[in-house]
Amino acid sequence: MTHAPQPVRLADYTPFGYLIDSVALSFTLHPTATRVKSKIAFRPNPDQDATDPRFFLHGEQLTLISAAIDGVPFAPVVTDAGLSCPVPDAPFVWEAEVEINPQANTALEGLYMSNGMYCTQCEAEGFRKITYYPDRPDVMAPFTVQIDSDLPVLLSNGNETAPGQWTDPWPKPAYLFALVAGDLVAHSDHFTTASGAPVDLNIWVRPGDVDKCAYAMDALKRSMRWDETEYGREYDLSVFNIVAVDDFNMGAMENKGLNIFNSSYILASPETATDKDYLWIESVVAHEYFHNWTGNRITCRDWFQLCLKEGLTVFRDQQFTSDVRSAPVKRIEDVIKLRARQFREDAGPLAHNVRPEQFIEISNFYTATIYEKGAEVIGMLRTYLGADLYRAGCELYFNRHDGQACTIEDWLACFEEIAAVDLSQFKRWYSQAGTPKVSASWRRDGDSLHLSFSQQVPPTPGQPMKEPAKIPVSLGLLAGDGTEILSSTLIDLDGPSLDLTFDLAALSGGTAPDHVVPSILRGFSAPVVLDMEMTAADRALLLAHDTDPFNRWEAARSLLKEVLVAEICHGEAGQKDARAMVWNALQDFCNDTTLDPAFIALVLSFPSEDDLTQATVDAGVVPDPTLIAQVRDARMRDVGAWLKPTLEGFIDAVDPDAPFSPDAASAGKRALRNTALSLLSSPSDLARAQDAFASATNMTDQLAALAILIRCGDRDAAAAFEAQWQHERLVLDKWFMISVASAPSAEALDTAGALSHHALFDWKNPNRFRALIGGLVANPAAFHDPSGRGYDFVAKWLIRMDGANPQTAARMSSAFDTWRRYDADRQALMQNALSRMAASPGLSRDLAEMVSRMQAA
Ligand code: B3K
Ligand code: ZN
Repeated sequence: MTHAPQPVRLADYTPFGYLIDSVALSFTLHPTATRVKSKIAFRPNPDQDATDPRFFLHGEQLTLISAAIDGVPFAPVVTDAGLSCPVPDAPFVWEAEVEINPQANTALEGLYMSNGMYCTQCEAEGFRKITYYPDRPDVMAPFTVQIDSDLPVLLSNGNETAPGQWTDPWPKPAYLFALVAGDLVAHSDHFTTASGAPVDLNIWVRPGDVDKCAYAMDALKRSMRWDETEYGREYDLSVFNIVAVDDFNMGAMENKGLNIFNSSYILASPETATDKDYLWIESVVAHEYFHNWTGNRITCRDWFQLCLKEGLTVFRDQQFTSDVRSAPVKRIEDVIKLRARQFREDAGPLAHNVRPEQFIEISNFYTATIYEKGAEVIGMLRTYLGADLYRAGCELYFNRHDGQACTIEDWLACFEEIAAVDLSQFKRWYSQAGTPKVSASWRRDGDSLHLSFSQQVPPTPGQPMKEPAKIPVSLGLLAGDGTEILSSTLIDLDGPSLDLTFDLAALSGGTAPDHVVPSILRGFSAPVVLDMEMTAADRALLLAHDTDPFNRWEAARSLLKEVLVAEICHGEAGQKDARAMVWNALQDFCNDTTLDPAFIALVLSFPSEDDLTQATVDAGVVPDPTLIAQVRDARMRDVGAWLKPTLEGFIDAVDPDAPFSPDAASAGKRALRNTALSLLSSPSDLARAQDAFASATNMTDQLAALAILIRCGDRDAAAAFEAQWQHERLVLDKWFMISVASAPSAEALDTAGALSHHALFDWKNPNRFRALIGGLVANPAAFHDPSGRGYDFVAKWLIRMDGANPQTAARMSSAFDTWRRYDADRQALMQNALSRMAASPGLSRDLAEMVSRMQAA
């Protein structure tokens, strides 16, 4: 008999009834019959009153060979979730031996095999598939590990005390446990901490990949130094190991002293990795390293507090990238991602709090809301307090809570104390889902400018009513000639509305300017939707003159969106002048030769089809994905024609013979060149892109040209690329993805079908699966094809993947979360796909929870 899984609730939290003094694990590795012996020293939690006194150990998919308490063997009763048994009311030693089958583990959670190597993934609840244990983050203990295997490289957490024997002195929760065994080689280096401690650094990979680790290693050393200077955090073991594996459910994992990475976030060479790959490698290496303090030394009390480590660590990796690359470019890229993923999530059936209050499967909550909105919340806290108090509050947090499992309350209390502030209203950011909408308007009255703000937090599933959020709004004022008369000023919008008056004469030192334009939400100072009517001429003024680079970009983005959405909603007629005005504003902007090429590339990049879809819905029109793609394509070509000499200049500015360097400045020039190439190309004008494809000397340029050629219907390039790169798995993933994501919609569905029969479509590999199935989802006109073929294809593959790897299937199922945006026919087709998933026999808890949340009205 099966029971519907019950949700776990934050309100039901109780500490575990026992503490653990030490854990000793010994592994005898075998592909189908690995033996795991555990010896765990428990003692009753002195805080017994508040705790759950039952002795329950989690355990799933384990074969129990033997169990003993204080050396006395016994046979506990086990269920498919774990075991419970009577224990002494005094310290005792638990011993058990279990057998597990790593080869059969296609879910890639617990101990599994990837290309003949053993590796683990325990967060959030995978350790229970390795042995019986209180698998919850608030149970922290020091571990020793012994690994027996013929394989040459045997790794676990901490420091190596003898071959295959590891001791981790730092108490940690089980989710940070890791083990790797394989035929691996290392790219090695050294680091000396600020206080002089030597650290061996190793990146372990398969033998053919060792020449692709240098960039990741450099990023690691820079991250270690940055955390010392910016947060005062030093590394705390004598070795730091990273392992790259090909089969991995997500990007990487911060296991103590033994980070395990998806190989796509480690391996890079100019020929095989794009500039985006380099950027990602740098930031993911930094992110996992930064977890050593924010996550590992101080962890989460329970999984509801996930944003305590994830939001904070994302914020820290964003700061790092800002510091080592361009801060404005980083901010713009982060906001593009936030809007695409988190705003979309917050606006649909999957909306949830930054700190959720219940879940069925925690794996479904590693979301853009926890990560990206969680990071925005930290950023707002820093904005309110200022850099110095923020740093002092972090210092207090690290000192006070080192070695503990904490809550959001513990974190906020440090800042309330340091800054003597009350953060109770700010805390609503953690407990109210939905993206707040800020409406702004202004009115001129003689020498005064009246600015009015109001806010509204929309209802979300389970939260019909909201309280006003505390919203930091950064604001400046520009005169009609482009002079800034008010530099960035922070406004605290903490009630339903706020009215401000500015004395323009005083601000301009005498005479009030005839015309004034406000620049609102500079730097995207809060994760809100800003609703503000502004003339195209005023937006063009901001694009030309704002001192805030984010709002310059935002002005261009709004101008593009407005003309495109007007055409999507009302047809082409009457839009010609509006378009000419926008194209001219872009041309004027490009004439400024002092600008960073990466920034120009962002200004010239068009809003995505998904963005335009949401904007169409916001304008009250039912979106037609095919039309949206057509309008976007046509207007990109218009801009190409209008700005032709300028764009050709951007292409010529890149010296084709210059040696490749992955630094931000060089990458920015390539980004601008390839943006220009994309705007200039069309099915009838492909010579430039064909030439760029044939002469490319690095993957950034080759892939950019390929995307253009596929979009314009030239399949020869795709075939040539496949022949060239069939033996490089990470490059082939790009080919699978782009072949479908960039193809014209009519072709994309056939291509996806054909590629699903390709000999190299190894669907159980999450990277390959995400490339092809995710590639179709990334092509809205194809995914939403009126025939429903796109939905069928994706649903069929999600159901198949769910049988092997529920986490990967569940994560990708969010492709269906926007069904409410569309017309009745598409809604019915999407719901039908969801129902088919819901009815599929043996559906996992992961996918079942996602589907039922998306189905709920
Ligand atoms: N903490 C891991 C994510 C684990 C996901 C488990 N389903 C990677 C990271 O955020 O750094
Ligand atoms: Zn993380």
